[in-house]
Amino acid sequence: MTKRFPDGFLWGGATAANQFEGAYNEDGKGLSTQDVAPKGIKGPITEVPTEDNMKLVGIDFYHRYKEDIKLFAEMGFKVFRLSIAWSRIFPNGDDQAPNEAGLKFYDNVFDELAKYGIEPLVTISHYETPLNLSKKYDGWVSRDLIKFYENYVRTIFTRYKNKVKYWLTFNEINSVLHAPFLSGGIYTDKEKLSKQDLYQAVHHELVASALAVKIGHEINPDFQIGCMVLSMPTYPLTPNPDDVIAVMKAEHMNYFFSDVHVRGVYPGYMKRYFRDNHIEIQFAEGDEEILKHTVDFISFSYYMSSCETADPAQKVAGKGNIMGGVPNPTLKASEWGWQIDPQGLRYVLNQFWDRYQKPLFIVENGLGAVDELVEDEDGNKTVIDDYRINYLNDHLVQVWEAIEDGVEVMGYTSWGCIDLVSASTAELKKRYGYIYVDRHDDGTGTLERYKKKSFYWYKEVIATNGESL
Ligand code: BGP
Repeated sequence: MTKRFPDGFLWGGATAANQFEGAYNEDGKGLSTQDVAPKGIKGPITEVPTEDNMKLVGIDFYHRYKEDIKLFAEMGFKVFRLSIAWSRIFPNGDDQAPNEAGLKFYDNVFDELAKYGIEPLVTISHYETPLNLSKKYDGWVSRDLIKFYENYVRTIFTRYKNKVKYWLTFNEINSVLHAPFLSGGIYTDKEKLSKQDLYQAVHHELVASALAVKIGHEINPDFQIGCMVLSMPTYPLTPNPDDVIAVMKAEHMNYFFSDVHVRGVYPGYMKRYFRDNHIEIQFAEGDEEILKHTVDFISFSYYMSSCETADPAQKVAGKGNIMGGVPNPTLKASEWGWQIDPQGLRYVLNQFWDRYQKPLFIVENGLGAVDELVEDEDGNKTVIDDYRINYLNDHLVQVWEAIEDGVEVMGYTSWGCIDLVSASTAELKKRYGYIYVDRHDDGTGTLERYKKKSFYWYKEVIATNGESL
């Protein structure tokens, strides 16, 4: 059967400021939490930025955006996902006035995208918080963050109201439960952080997200504003009903975030969880009203699925997937242990659609792998990345299956369309791109860009609107 995607399907790629811009202290940018996290999610943080932090230079998109956008245009991108570095706009987060040079940089990027007819899809907060807000307020644990975020979103919504239509409020908002510092700017050590403070921080982010929807629609009613969640479908390890209930509970922890964003109220299962765990969420006056400003669409990342079980003996600590869970014995994993499950993407699309009947946007998916730069027969440097092509092709076929199932899918932006620094490990050797960047974890490399085999594969997919899959 011909694989036809809907007309106007938004094909493209995704990035995040701290993983590719570099220029960490240029043109008035303040420090962000990422600038002191040289080892990624699990590693220790440093007092000041250190040279081993690959993110300080990234892949130098800050100075090379024109060249990179030209390459995206050559692939035929309809949309490009990027994030704004909050600390470029408000260097300390609590400043009165924004930094004009930071605002100007994104003007330039959006203008360059417009030249090629590429729609920007902007993540307002992607795994970075101005360091000052983290240290002084303990990040989102403090209610004050809502007003600083509000100030920031008002500034960027107003400035870019005619340049950007698609917005995401927080990257993988549910990841704060696992990575409180990088996801939520929470400076308190994860081991010492109470559940009370953690879920209060979640509440503040949820209110801030809804507030962004409200303000955005006031500033430009045509804005399309979505939430962004990390999706990881969970399967029962066995047919034992205890395992099924364990899955239900694990999924609730993720659905909590999209349920509030789409339905505008806290779900009953979460109220029960709070009661059972003696957590009392402080709602300020007006919070309930603000939460009713629900999103226009739901976006999510998808890399892997996982299993769950009620049997403690089956829980293999440290194995399987990044968010915990139990490895699925039927699936293979990537070199970083992320289990590869293309059908899980069809499943999760159907799950979201059945639950919400709201448009869905896959804003991250891809394979992190070690690439080898070689010469083709014409002497051009390239990467023969059939493993990546196979991974992406298999997943996109499942997106098409979901569309056939009746799911409304707005678009697909594969993660790290140009090689960039990994979020979890802070390495450059874990590559996702269609474009190879000559930069290595020891800091060497020319920063030259080279087209991989997958570059031409994706170009064809976009040109045929999926028929070549
Ligand atoms: C998501 C993040 C991204 C990203 C991606 C791949 O969780 O939103 O920022 O990097 O995962 O993960 P990694 O870079 O660790 O391979």
